[in-house]
Amino acid sequence: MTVAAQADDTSVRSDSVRSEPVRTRALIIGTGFSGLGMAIALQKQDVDFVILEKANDVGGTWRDNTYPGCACDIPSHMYSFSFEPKPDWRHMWSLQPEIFDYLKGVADKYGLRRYVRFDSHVERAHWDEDESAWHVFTADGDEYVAQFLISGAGALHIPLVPEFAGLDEFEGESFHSAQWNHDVDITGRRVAVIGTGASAIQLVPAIVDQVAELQVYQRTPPWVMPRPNNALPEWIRRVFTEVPGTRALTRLGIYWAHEVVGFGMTKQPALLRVGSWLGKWNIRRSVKDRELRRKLTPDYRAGCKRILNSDTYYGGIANPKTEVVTDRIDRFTANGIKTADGRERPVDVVVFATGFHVTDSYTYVDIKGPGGEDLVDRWNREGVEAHRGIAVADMPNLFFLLGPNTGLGHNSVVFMIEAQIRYVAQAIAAVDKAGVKALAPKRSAQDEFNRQLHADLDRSVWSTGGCSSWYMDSHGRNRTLWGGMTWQYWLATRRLRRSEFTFSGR
Ligand code: N01
Repeated sequence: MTVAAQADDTSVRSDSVRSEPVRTRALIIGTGFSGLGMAIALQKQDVDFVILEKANDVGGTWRDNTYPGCACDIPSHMYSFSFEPKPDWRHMWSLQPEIFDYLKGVADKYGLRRYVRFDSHVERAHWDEDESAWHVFTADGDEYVAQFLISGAGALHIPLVPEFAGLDEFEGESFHSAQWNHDVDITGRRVAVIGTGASAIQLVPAIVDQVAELQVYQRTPPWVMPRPNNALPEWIRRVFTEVPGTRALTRLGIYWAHEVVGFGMTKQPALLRVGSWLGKWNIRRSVKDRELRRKLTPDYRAGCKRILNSDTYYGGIANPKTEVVTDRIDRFTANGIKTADGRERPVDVVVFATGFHVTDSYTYVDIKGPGGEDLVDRWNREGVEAHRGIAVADMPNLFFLLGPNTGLGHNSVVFMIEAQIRYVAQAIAAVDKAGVKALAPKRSAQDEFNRQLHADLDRSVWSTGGCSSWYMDSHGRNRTLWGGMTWQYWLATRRLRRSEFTFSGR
């Protein structure tokens, strides 16, 4: 690899605005699993690249989310790179610090930090037809020019705080779960957690013993499956480390166990009844109060919203310090939260575990393709679609990792990311082999892919399960999840079909 694009000279950034754009062959956005994995693939392929990272360290989701109890809900032997196994994970479902350490370790092992421009928040990009290159601009005015633009930003990184009336009058502390304010001491305070999704069910049991009073504002109850997650004993970790094949077999077992759930979600939603039984049992064993049990029991099919896992959530909810509030939040006041029944509860600290801007996450970067076509306008008009969830018709050399409809409700997204990385690497190789400068999927190929995808999604539990979820856009179309088994996605992206692309720029 040539050194022209390496960020050695600027890995410690200067504050002065650069006058000359930085030129490279590939520009990667983000340093989570996607960005780091892509960088490793490009290194192997000897393609020059620069990585733009909005924060001051690598790690993506696992750097940002530091709330108490933060952990992964997919077992780590599966939620890690296939080419970079870690046999000695301390828990089956790892806690955030260990996953963050893992990603930092991967970045260091492959020497990736020197390619990263930290504190570089990408704001806009446009395609220059004469040059066959993307011009990319960061918030502080730096310009980058690259033949290929690869977003590894994902869709779960822009915190969503709902616009509650009176929020600006509230005099206590408040923050989003993904922006946990560690300077605020919650010990002995009255704390409100808004939301009962994946983040809330982890943080509620983690903080309940510390606070004086915990109000949990629940709009829709989640299905929560039992999950023991004690630290793995030393001998098991030694077996994974020392006995050949045990870790790989475990990974395989985890993969297929999760695929069975995926089969229920995508092909046979009726099978998910088993999930409802398990979820109800999980409530019954921790919650004795009948009225509280009723409040906590979902009325939609398990799997319609993300299935959650915890052995401790309902214990935290049943704690005498906890109150589950199901009345709608009417407004915030200077001292607390007022619900629709007219009752005001005083609060010292509010945690918004209210999720992320997902189906509108694309509106946060301004991308203009050939002829100045605005991708945000196109996706607003036509819905968010990409070819195989990665490349976009008539948008040359533009790739999304974990792009439209490639998230999962049942298995490890790292598996999807690796399939996409291989596909993007093949696309770059195909451009080089053809002796051209760019490629973009044909409209017809993209339309056909999405027609089949949405036919599958229409039969899935996400469409038929009787819930509303952040998987759906404002028109009720699932723009977030893959509609089949993950091995089907692997097959669909295993070989880039040149006939599905238009090549340009000699
Ligand atoms: O967010 P969510 P999250 N008034 O969107 C409620 C990943 N993740 O941060 O269900 C009142 O799931 C909303 O209510 P409702 C994972 O992919 C992974 O918890 O819309 N309540 C819901 O209860 C996950 O799925 C891990 O009715 C309001 C909650 O806020 C994704 O991140 C760990 C409201 C939002 O739940 C998001 O999870 C954590 C309002 N106006 C997160 N607006 C892993 O382990 C929203 N809510 C890998």
